[in-house]
This record gives sequence, structure tokens and C-alpha cells, in this order.
Amino acid sequence: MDEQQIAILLEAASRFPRPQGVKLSYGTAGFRADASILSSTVFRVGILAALRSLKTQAVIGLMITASHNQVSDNGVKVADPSGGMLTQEWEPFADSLANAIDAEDLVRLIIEFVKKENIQFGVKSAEILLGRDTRPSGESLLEAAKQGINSIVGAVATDVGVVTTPQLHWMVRSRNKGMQASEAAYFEQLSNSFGCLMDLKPKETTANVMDDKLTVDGANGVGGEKLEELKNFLKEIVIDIRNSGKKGGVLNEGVGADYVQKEKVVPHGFGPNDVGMRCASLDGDADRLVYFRVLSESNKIDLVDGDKILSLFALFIQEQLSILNKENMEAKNGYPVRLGIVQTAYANGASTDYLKKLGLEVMFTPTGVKYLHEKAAEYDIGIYFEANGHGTILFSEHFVSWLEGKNIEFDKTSKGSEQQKAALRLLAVSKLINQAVGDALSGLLLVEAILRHKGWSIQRWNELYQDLPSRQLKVKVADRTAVVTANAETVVVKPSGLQKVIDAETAKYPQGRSFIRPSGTEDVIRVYAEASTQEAAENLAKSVAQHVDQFLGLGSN
Ligand code: NG1
Ligand code: ZN
Repeated sequence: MDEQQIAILLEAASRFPRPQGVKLSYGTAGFRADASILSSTVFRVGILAALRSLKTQAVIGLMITASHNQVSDNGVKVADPSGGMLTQEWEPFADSLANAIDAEDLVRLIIEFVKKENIQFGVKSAEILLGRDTRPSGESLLEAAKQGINSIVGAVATDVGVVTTPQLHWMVRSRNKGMQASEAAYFEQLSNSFGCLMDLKPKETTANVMDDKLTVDGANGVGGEKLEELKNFLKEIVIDIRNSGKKGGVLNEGVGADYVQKEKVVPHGFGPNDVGMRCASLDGDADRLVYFRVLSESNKIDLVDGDKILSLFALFIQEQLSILNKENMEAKNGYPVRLGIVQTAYANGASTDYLKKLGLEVMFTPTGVKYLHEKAAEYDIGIYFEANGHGTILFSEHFVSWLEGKNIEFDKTSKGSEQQKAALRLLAVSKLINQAVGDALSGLLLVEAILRHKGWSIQRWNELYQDLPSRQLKVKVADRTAVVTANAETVVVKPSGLQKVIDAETAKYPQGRSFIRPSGTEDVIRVYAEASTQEAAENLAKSVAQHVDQFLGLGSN
């Protein structure tokens, strides 16, 4: 780094002083906090993104969003060249940048890091795609990110405007693969592959088996807006969008996937007129998706969560693989496809049982899509989902090329055969479903395609298995980092003695299961409990939460 570069950085950094007394950490989904204290953090992440682009010599993404958090919060996260989350190796650097005391401290850290990573300046230019959700604070934070990027000589910021988080990740991935990365290209890819799946529907599936119409809760955020646009590209499907943010509703307030999944009640804008209908809910940046059906009594719903979306996807993929492999295996030229399922401790126990009964390999990782994604990428087809509705299906490049080759072979030997259709369906899924991150819009189209393929109603889908009753609670503590867990977050290692108490409580309930972990996005300890009845799950969660409070609580302070 030359003198001129150092001078530019010092000058720019002095315009973004860090607020006193705030310590931020790059958690499960980047930095998140009240928007009013975030400009210096976003400015610094802009610098980090530019350095990452110089290091990888590829396009990097920077997204400004706080997903399902309240509208006054905001956040920032970085997308790596593959379109996935920022490599975990750089997270400590992100933490130290965000917490550097002043401009001098910040520049000292940058100089050290640049040396350690051997980042070359002036060899190639850096490019960063910038996106934001609909939060009012997004515009000024985006400006802070631009200034961070511009303080690295040779770095260029490309503003892609208001987009969903998965759109930005998709664009980064596409750019780095030398493909079209515009929003129109995204809509076209989704609608074309959806159309392909519709064309390949079995003839015998009667269209009337399910209601045609889908009603979507857009969380008053960017997802509703984008779905309105995507709708124009879709012929075969009727979508009614509510809470699109246009009529003055507040982002994530009583609406959205997080609210629906955690509270298990209808979002605003839904009511008795929707009883029995197939409904879906997106979160604030449209990377989560859950379905639900409104029940006749009060505001209760049948929740069809991420675990059930995962199960539907797994069932469909497994069916297609078995059609495809039937003849191949007999001809001894089959491909031993490795299909893997990845869940977290939040997955409903009944879903894990169901998937295992299908004969599938189920793996567990800690919470946070970076962990799930990494694990799923080890398979030819890896399906991962968090219960909250964030997930996708990853196809290995090797498997996709094998499928393409197979399709050409079928053209010559058995055009139009069931095997060829199965291969084409799998290829269409690999294009429809976002390969970079979980994407509510592409997930929604895949659910809709599979339900139409099978001729299933939401009720039929929901009956794949019955969820064990569960309850989630949060406990505010003085220091959430005091809780350390192991075994994919199922065991508390610190504070010592707490796990023993949780075990003792859990043992009191048939089919009881409970665990705690520090949140990566809020200053709380999360408590999860599952048991054979709702009352038992509530009681178990409550008593575990009380113990957490006794061990770590804020007390009278
Ligand atoms: P934290 O706050 O670490 O629990 C939440 C979700 C994660 C993930 C991130 C990112 C739960 C219990 N946790 O993380 O699964 O989606 O937000 O959005 O839903
Ligand atoms: Zn989200």
C-alpha cells in the first residue's frame, strides 16, 4: 500500500467516526444493529469488500439489510465470488475493522492484513455489487458503503438498487461465471425453468386436485415488490400478493415468515375469508419462505415450515433419481448419486424421522446458513433448510454435466422416455433453485411446481408427517458469549452445570428435547423445546429459560 492510498483511507475514515461503547460482531448474517449506529460499520465493510475483490480478483457483493428484524434496524453482509457468504476466514478481520477505535487504528489494521494476505493493488481493478432492501435507512448506508469502496484505489461500486438478498447473491455468482447478471435475466431463468417443470408434469395429474391460487404475504418488504414483477413472467400460476408494502404497512410488523413461523398465527391482512387456502409468507429480504393454511378457529394456522419444504423437495428429488437410475443401474452404467440432507437442531424431530425413514442421509450443523451450505456442497445434490424457511438445493457441477450428457444420450436412444423426463426435471430444478443462497422466490416456484406435478393440496403436503409440538423463547442476558455449545449446538459446554439442569428438565417430558444457544443476530440466548404436547413443550421451554436466567440473567441490574 503506497502513501497516497494510506492518505485517502485516513481522510475517508475520519468522516465515519465509530460510535462509542458499541461492540459489533459479524454474526450468523453479517453485522446487524439499530440503523442509527451503523454508518461507520458499513463504510468499513465497503473497504473489506473492495479488499476481498482485489484478493479474489472477482466480483464481490455487499447487501444492506436486517432481514426479519424490526424496520429501525439495519445490517450489512458480504457475498463471496461463488455467491455464498463471506469466507469464515475473513470474519475475524471484519470484526476487528468494525471495532477499530479510530481512523489510525483502522488503517493500521488494514495495512497489516493486506501484508498478511499479500493483496496486490493496481494489478486488477475491484468490483463490488451493492444492493439494499426497502428499509428507509438503506439509502444513506449504501452511500457509506460506496465511500468505503471508493477509498480503495481501483475499486468500483456498482449499485444494483433495491433487490432481495438472494437476487444480489445470484447476480454476484452469475457475473463471476461470465453470465448475464441483470434482474431481467434472473426473472427469465426462474420463469423458464418453472415453465419447463410445468411442461414435464405427468399427463395424468388432474389440474383440479389443488386450488390454483396462491396467496402470499410479502412482509411489507422487497420480496412482495419483486414477486409482483416476477408474476408478469409466469403464465401457469395465479398469485395474490398482500403486505407488499405499498399500502403503508410496516416491514416485518405482524407480518412475514419469521413472525408466522415463530408465533404460528396469521399475518396481518389474512383472516376468516382465507380459511383452507394455500398461503405463503416471505421474510423482509426474501431469503426465507414458509407456507401456511388458515384454520377456521381464531387466528390459528397450520404452519408448513422449512422442514416440510425440505421434505417435499427431498421426496421429489429422490423420486426423480430413482426413475433416472432404474435403467441405468440395470445397465451397470448408473451414477451413484450422493444425495444429502442438512438440518440444524431447530429441525422438528418428526421431520428428521421422516427423512431417515425415506432412507436419506441426514446431517446436522450449527445454526447459520454458512454452515449448512458448506455441508450441502459436499454432495452431488445437497438439500439444506433451516426450520425458519431458509434453504436451497445445491447441485455439484460434475453432476449437472453428467445430467446434460445423459440428456444428449437419451435424445439418441430413447427420446421422450420417462428417464429423459426425470433428467430434464432435475436439470430444471438446478436452474430454478438458487445455487448461491436460500431464495424465497425460487423456493416458492419449486414448491408450486412440485404440488402441481403431484396434484397435491397444501393439506396433503402437510400430512407428510405431523410436527412435534415445539416452543421457542428468548432470554435477555448480560453477555450472550458466556454460552458456549458443542455438537451442532445440542450441548452446552459453558457455563458448566447448565447442561445437566437442561437434561434433568427434559427427562420429565415424553419425547422431550431442548437446547439453548446464543443468537448471532440479537443480544439474547435462544431456547428451543419440543415435547409430545403443546403444553409440555411450553412448560419445558419456560423452565429451561428460567434456568438460563438464573445462570446468566440480567438479575436486578
Ligand atoms: P440467530 O439470531 O443466530 O438465531 C437467526 C436464525 C438463523 C438464521 C439467522 C440469519 C433462528 C432460530 N435463527 O439467527 O437460523 O436464519 O437469523 O437470518 O431462526
Ligand atoms: Zn432474511
